[in-house]
Amino acid sequence: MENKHEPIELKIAPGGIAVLWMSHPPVNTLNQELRDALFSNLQSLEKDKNVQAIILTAKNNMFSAGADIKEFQSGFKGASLEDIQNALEQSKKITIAAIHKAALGGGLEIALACHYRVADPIATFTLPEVTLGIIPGAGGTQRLPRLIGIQKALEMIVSGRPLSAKKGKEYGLIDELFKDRLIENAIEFATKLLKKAKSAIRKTCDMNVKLKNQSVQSLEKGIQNEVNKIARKVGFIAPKSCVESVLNTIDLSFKDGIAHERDLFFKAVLSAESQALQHVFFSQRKACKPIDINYGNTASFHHVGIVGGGLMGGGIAMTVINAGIPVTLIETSEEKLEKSFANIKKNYEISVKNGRFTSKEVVERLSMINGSVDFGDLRYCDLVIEAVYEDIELKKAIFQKLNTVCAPNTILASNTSGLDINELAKEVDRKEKVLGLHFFSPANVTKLLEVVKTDKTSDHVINTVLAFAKAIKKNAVVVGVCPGFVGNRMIFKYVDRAYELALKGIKPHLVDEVIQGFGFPMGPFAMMDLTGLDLGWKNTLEADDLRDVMCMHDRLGQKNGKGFYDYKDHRKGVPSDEANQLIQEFARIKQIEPCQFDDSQVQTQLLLALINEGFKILEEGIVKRPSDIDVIYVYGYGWPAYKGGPMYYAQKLGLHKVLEQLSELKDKHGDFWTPAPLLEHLVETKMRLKDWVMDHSRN
Ligand code: T1G
Repeated sequence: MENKHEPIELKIAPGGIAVLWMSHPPVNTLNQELRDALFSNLQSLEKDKNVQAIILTAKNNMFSAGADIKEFQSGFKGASLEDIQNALEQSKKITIAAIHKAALGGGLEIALACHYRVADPIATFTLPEVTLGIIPGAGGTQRLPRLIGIQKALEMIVSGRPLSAKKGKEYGLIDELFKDRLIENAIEFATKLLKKAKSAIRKTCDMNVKLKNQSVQSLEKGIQNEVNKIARKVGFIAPKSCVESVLNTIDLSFKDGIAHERDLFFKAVLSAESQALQHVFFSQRKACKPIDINYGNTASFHHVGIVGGGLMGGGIAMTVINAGIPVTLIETSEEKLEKSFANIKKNYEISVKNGRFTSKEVVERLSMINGSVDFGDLRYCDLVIEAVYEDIELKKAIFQKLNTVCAPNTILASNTSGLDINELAKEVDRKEKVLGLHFFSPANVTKLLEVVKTDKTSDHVINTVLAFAKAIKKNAVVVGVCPGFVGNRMIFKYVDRAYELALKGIKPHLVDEVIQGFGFPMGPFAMMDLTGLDLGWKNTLEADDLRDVMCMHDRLGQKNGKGFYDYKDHRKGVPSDEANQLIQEFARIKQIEPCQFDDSQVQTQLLLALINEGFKILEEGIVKRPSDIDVIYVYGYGWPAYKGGPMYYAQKLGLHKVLEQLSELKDKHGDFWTPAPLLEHLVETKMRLKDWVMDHSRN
């Protein structure tokens, strides 16, 4: 018997074992069409006397990415996940989920409602809802603890991190792992279960939660660090709601626990944080599909060259080899190469300690980097990334060299954080194959990659590099050329205002505290200390700004233990009397009068400095969408994702309010605060930013 009912495929194997394939490409999100089809198939199978067992599996490249997030806005209609779960869990036939590659969110939750679960050994299981500002809303907080215990369920649900197949088997989430022939093996597994004398039906909802002598207080305490990490300092409710709902399994019946979970879920879905996180989710996917590019074939990279093995070059090398692409790293001497390799090794050792990699994996990875002092060794590379220090003449000389040694097809990229890449392109013949790849320190960790398109970079090159970005797990945003590109150009304004606030008498640590209170992991002064105050510093005799003042007094930041803060143990800064005195003296020289600002005025000034520049960047066409700026700030600069990014924040605040605040600041504190013309235009014409983008992209 074969049923062509889309988007479900059904086959009945010998012995009355029904196999249901879900299919909703690319990632089998459980949208209404799929839910309805799945539910009606389950109902028919339940009635079919010949069917003894049901295997739920999926086509496409994973089991399921869970609920369709788009339906959070439009509302869920048709069969619910709960209907499907009840059909699976209460079925009189044995139900088995056969999971390949990944089961996330609602995808995992329907598998939890099956009587058994089998998977392939590379599969991962995730309840990532917390990353969307919600809690699992289809029984995840009630069934997972029943299967793997409260503590492990708390860890998974509060962190939103994936569980490996190996751990899934060890914890009792998965019954069997099958290396190959998942469906055939699942059928065999079902056949064995059917042969059991006693009914093999095993309902997760009927299982007892095992407490293992743990008190509720000790469980809460154990997860507190994770909750704080996710929630940072502010009132992000989702992690706390996850804890509340999981702990309900101790005192509430399954039915009451589910009802309570549903209430918490719907409250969270409507929260401002969740709306912002949904915006970030879709913006990140949109950002790597630029509006003004013709899509076409992409080439793939088999070997990448990196020129410069410093902090950035080394981090980029790690990122590339982590994706399985071999690297040739060029330095100017054997000693420098040795130093670079030692740093890379040291970083990997930290990853081994953290449990991210095994020692064996690190050995394998290190064998993929080949060091050389000869540019000629770059001749086989498909992509070369220059990552030397910020000196345009040096970079030009390197591009000239690359032009002669590299094959004509090789793409040449610069990791400059703001120099004019059009100038570098002039040094080579293959101008259409030159672009910027701006990684962010630490390059092997920070998710953002600004892909900088010059006047001449071809669409084919951009497409190829975007595919590469995906392979190396970076969130790419295509930007145009301007000093500092998008992220740094905005951050310059923000740091400038932070300096101004300090000169007007607000101590650096107080400025930092305000912005951390907003949700950034660190404030502008701590950030400057971490980056290194002497980065790009021109050693002049007269100071222009506070950065110069600090450098002239050998206060270079964390690297030498003193910057805007003093560092006793290298990482944690304490407010510095000397730095504060230098700031006061400089304010006196510059005749800057102290001013009183409360925390909200400090916050407004720093955020508006970013936002106003964002509008200018948008108007100049350096990025095409406001959401691209949000992605840059969330993934590269620590803007709290649950506040959606600077442009999203501005829209939520109301553009007229942003304009009003900027105009007020301009009246009181000068031209720095002149509102961006685009912002004025939008307010005057009562146009939404979204509509302006639509209009603009049509031109
Ligand atoms: N909803 C809607 N669209 C989704 C989606 C989802 N859950 N997951 C992916 N997409 C779209 C995505 O926008 C993109 O679209 C395309 O699929 C490919 O995605 C009740 C409430 C699964 C690991 O949070 O983490 O279940 O841009 O480019 O790199 O408790 O997508 O091509 O138009 O990211 O291979 C919980 C989110 C939902 C999973 C695949 N699930 N997705 O990564 O491809 S809430 C999630 C991901 C829930 C229940 C609750 C990743 C991925 P377009 P992609 P990828």
